[in-house]
Amino acid sequence: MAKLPAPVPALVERFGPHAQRTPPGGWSARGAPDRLVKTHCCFCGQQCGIELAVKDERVVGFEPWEDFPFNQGKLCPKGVKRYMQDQHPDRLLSPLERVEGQGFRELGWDAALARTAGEIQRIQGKYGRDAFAVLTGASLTNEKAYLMGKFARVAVRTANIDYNGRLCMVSAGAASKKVFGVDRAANPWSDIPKAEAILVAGANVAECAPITTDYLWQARENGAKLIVLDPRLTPIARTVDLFIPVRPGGDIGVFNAMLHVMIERGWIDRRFLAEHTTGWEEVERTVRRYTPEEGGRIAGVPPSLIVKAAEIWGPARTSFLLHARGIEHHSKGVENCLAALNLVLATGRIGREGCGYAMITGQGNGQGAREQGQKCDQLPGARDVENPEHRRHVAGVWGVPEESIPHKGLSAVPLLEAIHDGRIKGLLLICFNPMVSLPDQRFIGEALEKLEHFTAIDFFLSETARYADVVLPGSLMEEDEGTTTNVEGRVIHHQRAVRPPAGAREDWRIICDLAARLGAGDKFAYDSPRAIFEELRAASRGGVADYSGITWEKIDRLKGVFWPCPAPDHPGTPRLYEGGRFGHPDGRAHLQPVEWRPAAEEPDEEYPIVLTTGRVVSQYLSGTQTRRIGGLVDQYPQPQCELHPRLAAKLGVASGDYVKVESRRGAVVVRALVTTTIRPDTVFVPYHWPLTRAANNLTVRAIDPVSNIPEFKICAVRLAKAAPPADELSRLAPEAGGVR
Ligand SMILES: Nc1nc2c(c(=O)[nH]1)N[C@H]1C(S)=C(S)[C@@H](COP(=O)(O)OP(=O)(O)OC[C@H]3O[C@@H](n4cnc5c(=O)[nH]c(N)nc54)[C@H](O)[C@@H]3O)O[C@H]1N2
Ligand SMILES: Nc1nc2c(c(=O)[nH]1)N[C@H]1C(S)=C(S)[C@@H](COP(=O)(O)OP(=O)(O)OC[C@H]3O[C@@H](n4cnc5c(=O)[nH]c(N)nc54)[C@H](O)[C@@H]3O)O[C@H]1N2
Ligand code: SF4
Ligand SMILES: [Mo]
Repeated sequence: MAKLPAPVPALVERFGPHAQRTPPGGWSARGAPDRLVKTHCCFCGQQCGIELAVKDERVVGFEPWEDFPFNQGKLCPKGVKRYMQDQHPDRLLSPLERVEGQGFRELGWDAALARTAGEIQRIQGKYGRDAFAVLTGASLTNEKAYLMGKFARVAVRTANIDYNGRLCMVSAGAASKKVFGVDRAANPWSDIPKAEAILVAGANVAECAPITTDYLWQARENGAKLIVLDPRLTPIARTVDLFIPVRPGGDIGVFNAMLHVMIERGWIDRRFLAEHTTGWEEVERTVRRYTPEEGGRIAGVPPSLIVKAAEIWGPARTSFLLHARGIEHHSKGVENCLAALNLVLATGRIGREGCGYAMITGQGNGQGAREQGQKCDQLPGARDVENPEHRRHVAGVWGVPEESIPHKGLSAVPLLEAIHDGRIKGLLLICFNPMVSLPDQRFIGEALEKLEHFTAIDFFLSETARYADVVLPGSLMEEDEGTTTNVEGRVIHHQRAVRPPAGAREDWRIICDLAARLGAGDKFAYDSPRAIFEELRAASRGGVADYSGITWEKIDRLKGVFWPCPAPDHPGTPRLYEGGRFGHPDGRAHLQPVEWRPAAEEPDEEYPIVLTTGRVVSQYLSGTQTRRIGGLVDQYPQPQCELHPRLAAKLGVASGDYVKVESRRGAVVVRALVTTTIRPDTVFVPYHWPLTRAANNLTVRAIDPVSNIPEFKICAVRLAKAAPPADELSRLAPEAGGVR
């Protein structure tokens, strides 16, 4: 038998002499790896440090990277299994072309790129420049996000570029920009354990930001009081001091009424408000009406819980407010975030050690990819595409006339609507899987079928890529080099571990090649991602998200650099707003009064239950990657509908039975999970699955008017007990090669 590698001391200290780092079928079977590459997880915004084990130019396993400060070696179930996607038999290893009625056939790179470039030119020639759209993603590195924004504006010259972060954090971003003038977590995570009071609103921390759990637990060890606001008793909520089971969409009731109580009890820092903010008087006037009774009515919770929350939050000396998609995925997503921010500013507890605020970013580069100019209204450095000064700066870096940069285009949902109604005829899509992730799937499918040309770049044939005319095989994170910006605003360096498999190419090379075929080769003559980063630095110089003082060497030396970092000798900025100086020209934070309003589709007699959607720990986003990793599938093989025992009893449903969940848009049949951890008036279905199991068959195509985020967290449904769906029966039948 091959000899096992010796246990590593740090692990032995923690787990005893039996600690082994041998992955399943790992070193002992294959022999020790050739090298370990210090890099980061490809999945969520925590961007944990990890060492990938490479043998024979393949990623075969991992080791914890113990001295990376954010996660200190800790990883979640997805991080430890991510390496299994590298050699997955489904990896795309050749460009594909769809032949009507026959499916896909392989074609050469040259033909595939020529066809895509030719179709872009044909469609733009016939229908105008904006008739060709580009959709991108926030799992892309900063370099690729920057490249995509430039590619759309300089090579394709379309206004219509947007990205999947539009489905994600844009509500929080828009609120932060309004209030602070800056869109980034205000603090490094090291401030969390120093807070006396912590409020977590609409974030399933343990499953979706797993490493953050550790920071909350450290705070608790230090005596902090924790409050969680969620319609579900999530794992983290089980250990906190106060859990408020808010009705979906009711958060403004809680936030405003907490502020109401804090005003009554004198827990407002009026000096801070006078010296560092504007807008307080109107906020104070607005929340006068939001008594605990009124807040409780809106939120569907006892008023006493709101008073208790105010009693924890109000008098604390230090505090930290965290939120995620639970309050952001709403047609009032921006207002929800603004109301949360009022609680932070009213106490003046920001910009100091242990005092802060953060939206928990979601996608791997959820933070950075929203700053480099792939949003329809934005240029690099988080600049505004309609601001003449901003346009001039970026035009200068790109070496193009300012007038040639298109103005604001359509955001993701309206862009799909424009495809559906025929205004947009062609699409290039990278790193986005709308056939799982956008609301109202029937509509999205109809839209994609109407495209005259559609090219998709992915490493797997995603549900969306199946609609494409041309599919180009791109690269995984570990097959390329670049930077991302983690949940804290820390810019970090992803090292290349291996090369893309034969037949696939690095995403950036594909884009640069297409640009050249569109006649813009001189503007895309990069020899490496590092060259793209150097240009990104210049383009971001002087912007809000200023990366100009960051180099890859500096990142490696400091284990990450927080933006803004405006000069080579600048150390970076872990904590924003120190000394009460905010990002607006007047240096003040601008508070915004917020009134509660109902969701786009509230329950009624016909559809009496609220459906809310989200995630589970072992699956990631549209599931293209994690539904292909055996161990993760075993952990949560298919979507389940969480429902309360009282609702289950009414329906005559037990755990494991099938239920039909139906909205005005569509229906799914999934297994029931009867549990007391959810409100009786609400059900929850995770959204990581496609087709007949897609939660987004049910969701509503309503968006927030400011951020344009979809209302994933509320729609009206009805439920009934159902027979197992036909495809489920065939999947289970052994003669059909059923999975189990
Ligand atoms: N395992 C895993 N981790 C992930 C991801 C993943 O797919 N899988 N995705 C990453 C990404 S891109 C993102 S955006 C983040 C998302 O991270 P989270 O936002 O934490 O996750 P969600 O499950 O979308 O929703 C969070 C919580 O909001 C609650 N909620 C629903 N409606 C409301 C409401 O009206 N008010 C309040 N207060 N709460 C409500 C839900 O019950 C849920 O527990 O996770 C990231 N991490
Ligand atoms: N009902 C409901 N729907 C939701 C949500 C919800 O809570 N409820 N959450 C929303 C949120 S927060 C998000 S972020 C979206 C996410 O939704 P999507 O962005 O559509 O999901 P992803 O799975 O990230 O899709 C990315 C695709 O790009 C590929 N990919 C990943 N990395 C790379 C790369 O580096 N290069 C290339 N070429 N391809 C890559 C993957 O294989 C995958 O097919 O879903 C949203 N949809
Ligand atoms: S999925 Fe997120 S929490 Fe899990 S290992 Fe990767 S970066 Fe860390
Ligand atoms: Mo997200």
